[in-house]
Amino acid sequence: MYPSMMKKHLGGIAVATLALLLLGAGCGSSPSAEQPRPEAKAPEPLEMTQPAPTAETVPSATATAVSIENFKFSPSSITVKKGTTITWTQMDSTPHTVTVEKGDGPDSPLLQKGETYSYKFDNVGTYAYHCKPHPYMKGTIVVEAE
Ligand SMILES: [Cu+2]
Repeated sequence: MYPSMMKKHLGGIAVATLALLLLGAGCGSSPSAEQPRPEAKAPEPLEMTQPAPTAETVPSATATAVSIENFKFSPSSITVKKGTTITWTQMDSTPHTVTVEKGDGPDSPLLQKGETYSYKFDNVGTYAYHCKPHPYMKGTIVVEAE
């Protein structure tokens, strides 16, 4: 054997070993590999708030509102089905009434501001009404068969 060949061979091994060491060192010192992933530990997003359950809606055929405001019934005339309850809400600082013109029908006491009066219309017909203190305030409820 020639010493020169042996020397060359050993040199090759040394280079390969050095390369492996460098590679290993490179991997071990990589800072990014050690970093925790905050996004993986993030708490679950809060559940979307559920939409509020829709309140039981009263069918418009059985409940209707009339407001009393600025010396007027509003709406001044409405047509409803038999069995409908109408509620008047008095908004004026001046008291008003809901008084049927004649026969059976709504006949409220003096309603102060914020008070309400309800009347259920069980009979078909046209109910003209007014306000006692202010007879020019007029309204009409037309009750139809179901
Ligand atoms: Cu009035």
